Amino acid sequence: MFNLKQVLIIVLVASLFSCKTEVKDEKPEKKTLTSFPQKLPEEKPDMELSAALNRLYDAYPAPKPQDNELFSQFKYTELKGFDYNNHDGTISRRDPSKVIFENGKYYVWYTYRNTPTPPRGADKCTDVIPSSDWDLAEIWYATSEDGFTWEEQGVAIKRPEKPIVGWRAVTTTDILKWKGKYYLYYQGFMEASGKRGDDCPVAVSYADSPDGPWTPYNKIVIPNGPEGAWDQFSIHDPYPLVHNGKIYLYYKSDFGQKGDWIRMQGLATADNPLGPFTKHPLNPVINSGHETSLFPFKTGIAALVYKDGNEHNTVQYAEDGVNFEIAAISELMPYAAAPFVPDAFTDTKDGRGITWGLSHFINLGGKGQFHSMLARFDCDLSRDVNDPIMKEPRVMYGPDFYFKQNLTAKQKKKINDQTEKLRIK
Ligand code: AAL
Repeated sequence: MFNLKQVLIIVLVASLFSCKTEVKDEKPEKKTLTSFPQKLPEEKPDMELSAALNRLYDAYPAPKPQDNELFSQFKYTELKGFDYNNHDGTISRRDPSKVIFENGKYYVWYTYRNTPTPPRGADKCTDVIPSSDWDLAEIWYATSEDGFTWEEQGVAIKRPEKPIVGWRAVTTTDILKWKGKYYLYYQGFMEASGKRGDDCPVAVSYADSPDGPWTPYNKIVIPNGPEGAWDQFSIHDPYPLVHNGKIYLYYKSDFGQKGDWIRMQGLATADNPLGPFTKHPLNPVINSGHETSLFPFKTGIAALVYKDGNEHNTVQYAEDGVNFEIAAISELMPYAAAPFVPDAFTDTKDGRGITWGLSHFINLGGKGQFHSMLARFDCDLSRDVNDPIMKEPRVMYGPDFYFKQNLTAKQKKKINDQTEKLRIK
């Protein structure tokens, strides 16, 4: 039988055990936060939050841009290797394709115009005088060992004979690699741009090597939309990726009226590069932007949205490649951004993101010398890189940059009139 001492020990141990289990089970008391904490919580705090704070945790991949994998600044480098005829407007290079790496070097395709005169508008254009910067253009390509110095290789896609799609101009191309073959999609103009609008469907050519020769399919693969539809007149910036075992080809359309074009982006999918392509019933899938620039990211698709619309200067993400939401807000985004996307065609479920690409600057040259040039952009929208410089949210512009955004004389007069009104009161 137990003696008193043993009984006391047993009781003591038992009580210790019971309060330990009591302590163990008891979750740390959730301190209800009365005010938003000094230290920014990584996770959404369990407290009533304003719309802005709910959005901070619901809409963005991380509450700080520095930790947001889809936020980046953009840095620019002038390219070596391209001559622009003293920028007199007769030579223009623009709307580059995605960059690919084959045969130990980088390849890029772009719209190339070399005309006796700069663009002269739809009313003054002829068979040799262009209406716009991309009218009478061909698709040329260049290669590079380092992505900074490029060697122009020459024409890839020529303008076909009239009336074949693209006889007036072949422009704004992008590359797809599918089952070991290469496909270039491009805008195929059958009238001078600017007549009614910038109207064209999309055509395609294919090759066994990025150096060609390219065989034109000579049929429209992405047709214009039906009467009254947003993409009735223009199918622009065809941009193929491989996703969910299919070709996901994003494109832009201009709609509305001249002088106030609305730009949005749509999606068409196919199991075969030569089609048929099925346009997504929810099109448009991106409500802003201009040229198309997208890349696989994690299990979904991310998009650079710039230039036009309420959501310009955003990076967006769609798990399903269809329903895009804003994931970051940035600035000085590259126009016609054509990134190097190593996993563009691998049907990845683990998109790694991008760090650089080519883009263009338009509206160059003096009066009546309109032309464009290619440039390089770098960024950190990659899950394999963490470049704090690129993750710094502020772009520091000097006063000159701001003062260059100056008021017109008409704006100044309106302001002075308003001041005058104050005096009269
Ligand atoms: C670009 C692109 C398309 C348009 C024109 C040339 O920014 O959207 O290619 O047709 O402008």
